[in-house]
Amino acid sequence: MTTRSALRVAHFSDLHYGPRNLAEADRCFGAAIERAVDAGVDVAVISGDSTDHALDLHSPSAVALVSRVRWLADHCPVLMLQGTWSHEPPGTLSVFRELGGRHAVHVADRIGQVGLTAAGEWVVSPGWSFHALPQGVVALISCLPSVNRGAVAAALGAADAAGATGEHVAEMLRGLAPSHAMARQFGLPTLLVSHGTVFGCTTEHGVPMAGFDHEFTTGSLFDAGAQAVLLGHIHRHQCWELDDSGGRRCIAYAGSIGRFHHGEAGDKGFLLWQVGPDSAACRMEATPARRTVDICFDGKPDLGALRAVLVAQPVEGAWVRLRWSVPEEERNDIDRAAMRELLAGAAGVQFEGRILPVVRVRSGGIGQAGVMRDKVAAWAGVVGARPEPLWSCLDELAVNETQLIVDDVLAEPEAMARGDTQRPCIEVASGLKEVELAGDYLEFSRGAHG
Ligand SMILES: [Mn+2]
Repeated sequence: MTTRSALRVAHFSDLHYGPRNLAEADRCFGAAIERAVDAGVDVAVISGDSTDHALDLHSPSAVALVSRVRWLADHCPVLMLQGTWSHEPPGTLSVFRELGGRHAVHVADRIGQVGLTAAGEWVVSPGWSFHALPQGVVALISCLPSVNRGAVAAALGAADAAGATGEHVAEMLRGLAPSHAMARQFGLPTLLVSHGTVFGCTTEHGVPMAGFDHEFTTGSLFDAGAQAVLLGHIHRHQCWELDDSGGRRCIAYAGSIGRFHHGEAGDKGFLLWQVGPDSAACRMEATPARRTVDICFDGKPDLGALRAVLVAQPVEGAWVRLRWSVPEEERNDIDRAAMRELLAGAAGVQFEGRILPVVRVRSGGIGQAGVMRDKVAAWAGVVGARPEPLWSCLDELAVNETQLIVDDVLAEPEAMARGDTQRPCIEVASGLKEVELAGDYLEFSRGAHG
């Protein structure tokens, strides 16, 4: 490792290696490592979710991930943090301790601190933190793996676990502050690496995370007193900065290395950090993540409209999601083959058709009723409605055209506004024209008149 005033760190996160993501994860992680090696970084951090779920050792995903991390370790020391336990079951990362390579891989699967030596080796704290700074280290890194909610629930009781997690994490982070202050006094860069949700962050789908069971707030993270906070878990890059007596400090999510789902906004990539004893800055380096395109139809997909969309927004090489929603009776009218033909240039096509269900309400005895009036009475009896207003509506339907009834309703907006009980009944009754009677069932399409 070369001596510099600031530590240069490549920060990768949320690789999610697994059969479903392998091509995307490996293309993007490969490009990112190449870029990091070119930039000559001093150390590499992977802040959790290296795998998408438990992987068998013989799976192509496991082999690809191991060989990428080995490539990285041949260039610089590597720190791998334990991510979400469902993505990385306990023990998943242990194999990387045995990886070899020119530099060591430190696997952080418990709370602890590591010092990085000038020779690029890891010195690991015996407990959750160092009592005194070890000799010869050039950087101090605190590691807080993904909080195991199951363990918190076992210790505190399930009822208190959700809300108490943030408080315990905040207390633990404050406990790290003295060691970070001490390291800064010796002129060392200080880093905190963790995996979890910051209150108020935004997900890759644009959803603000504002629940009360999140692990972090920006305040609790800054209180740890580290210059740089390298986070994983949220798949969208974002950062928070603070200038105070400790200089410039920064918290950042690297975001996922690739685009693993439809509808994810923003660039994908990794972060190049420069961390000094009183400065921290990061820069996003984009990876060749796949391009996704969403096309939505409110109703049956119209091929003419689809052609126009594709002229306005070509989808060559992109991953397309085409969505529609149709009533049940039109479910077989969708020409998927024709749409596939129009989308032939796309790298992948995903159809998502939503069927608006026909709701069937059993109305016992309705099948035996002879005339409409009795059927309505049977139905009203089942749903607890008064049949009389409906009968008068039926009478009106029998003698008047629908349009006349509608005109009549529209002519009395004030009566509608007053909530005149008669009028909604007319709407219900005219709806009955669309009702099919099948045995004891009344069938109607929700939203058919919407
Ligand atoms: Mn993740």
